[in-house]
Amino acid sequence: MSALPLPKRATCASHMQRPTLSKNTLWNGRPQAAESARLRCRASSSTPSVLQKMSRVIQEKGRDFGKLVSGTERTRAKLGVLEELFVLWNLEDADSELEELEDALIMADFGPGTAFKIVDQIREKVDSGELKSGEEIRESLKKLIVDILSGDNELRLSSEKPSVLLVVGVNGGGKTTTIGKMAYKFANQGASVMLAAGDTFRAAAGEQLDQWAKRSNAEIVLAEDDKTRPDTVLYKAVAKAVEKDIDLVLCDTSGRLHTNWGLMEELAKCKKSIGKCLDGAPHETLLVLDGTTGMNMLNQAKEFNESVGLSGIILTKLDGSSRGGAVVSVVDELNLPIKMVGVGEGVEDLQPFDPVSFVDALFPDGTR
Ligand SMILES: Nc1nc2c(ncn2[C@@H]2O[C@H](COP(=O)(O)OP(=O)(O)OP(=O)(O)O)[C@@H](O)[C@H]2O)c(=O)[nH]1
Ligand SMILES: [Mg+2]
Repeated sequence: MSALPLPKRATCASHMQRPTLSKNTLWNGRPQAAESARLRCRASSSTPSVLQKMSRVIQEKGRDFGKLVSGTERTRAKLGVLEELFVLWNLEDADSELEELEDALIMADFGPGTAFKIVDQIREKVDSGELKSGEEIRESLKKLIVDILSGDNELRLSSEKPSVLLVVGVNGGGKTTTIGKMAYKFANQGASVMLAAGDTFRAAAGEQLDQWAKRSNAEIVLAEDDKTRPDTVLYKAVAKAVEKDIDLVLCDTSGRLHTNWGLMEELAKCKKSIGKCLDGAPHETLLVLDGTTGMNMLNQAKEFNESVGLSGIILTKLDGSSRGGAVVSVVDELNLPIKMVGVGEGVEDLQPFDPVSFVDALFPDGTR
């Protein structure tokens, strides 16, 4: 790694101002939230970069409620039992009604911890007389879930070029496809994009990313041979992006089982190598979660967060029969915001995450 030249702008003044976070600070959810708030602050106090303007455009564009509705069908079917419970809500028998509510949430993959927390808050409001009818309880439930899911849902981009996003996750979750879609979206808005083929494990991975690069006219850095290490590829890509004044670097990585300690160590090295090349990078470390996975999502997120420190989640395959309830417990337990959702295999099938639309898709008004 030391043989690679340090890019000229890696130590520019604005990057130097960023405090170096200790391992513990970075990996703990709350200080990270404070850090992101500080970044938002910094972004608003300086002239917004082309990327920040674009990220706003991307946030505003392309919400497709229909796909969210079809993708969350499985969870909605499980939550369907609640509609009857709400219609027939009997205040006299609130304890057993609330138990039924808790069971239904657990069945819909919310996880016992999150289900218990939500129902406990509703119980308090029922006991105090604030909530009386099933309709009020339904609305309160929706609001509590929206509150859990609402956080720093926008992509955190640097006001200095380049912004670097590292994408991680288990095999087949949709990392490469999501990177391809992101490259397309940003390039379409006029940003220059560099793809880093950090999946040096799977033979065809570089080729797959190269195809996405061609679709969006993005540059790409590939491994030179089959001995090239992923951290070297990522370092080179960031260095080249700095040298060529590129707006955005999207770093792909190999899929890995969260239980494989050696591979998780390798991922930590990848992240470190990006930071060595450019102070403050990566600006986002995003975990791709396959929406059809169910409660195993939580274990994956815990392990990846512990090994590399995550800043957010991209939830994919929300067009299939996803088990969207599970992601609520991931957000709740790890304090990680969902930044984007994948709603198909096409180049346009990436949407910003909107908690209200997501919860409306789980509890559509028409079913009452
Ligand atoms: N339906 C649907 N399919 C998706 C979505 N995102 C990705 N896929 C598909 O999921 C499969 C795996 O996607 P990849 O992008 O190769 O996943 P990956 O995480 O890079 O996989 P590895 O590199 O092997 O770890 C492909 O067939 C994609 O087309 C999505 O949002 N919806
Ligand atoms: Mg891949």
